[in-house]
Amino acid sequence: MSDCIFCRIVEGSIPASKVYEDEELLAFRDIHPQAPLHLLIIPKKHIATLFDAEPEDAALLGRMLALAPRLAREHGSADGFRSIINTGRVGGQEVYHLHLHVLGGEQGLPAML
Ligand code: D5M
Repeated sequence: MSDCIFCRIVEGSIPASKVYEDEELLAFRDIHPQAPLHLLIIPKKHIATLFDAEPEDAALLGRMLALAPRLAREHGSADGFRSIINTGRVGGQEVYHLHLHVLGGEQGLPAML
């Protein structure tokens, strides 16, 4: 059994509040939401960080990005959302399985940058 928590969610050995699934991607609600809508989009394939993505993963990365606006719209954030990928120690990454945060909600999010 994998010791990667997101691989375990992909395998189904730990539960998640899934909102989307296909052959390559899974999306589920973040367990510690930082906004009214807080989803994580992950590749089913284990890629630890964005540093570890290979050129042949480009289409997969594109599919992750393309899924974000669709899920944001479907979950009440048609007026906008924020997407974040934390990478490595400096990026504050806690779970070392690539994931795209999708944050939204009715109200505007606080400015970040
Ligand atoms: O963010 C990692 C994110 O993963 C953080 O917002 C909590 C979330 N998380 C951790 N474990 C779970 C489970 N089991 N279900 C759902 N969400 C989870 P990072 O970008 O690595 O800092």
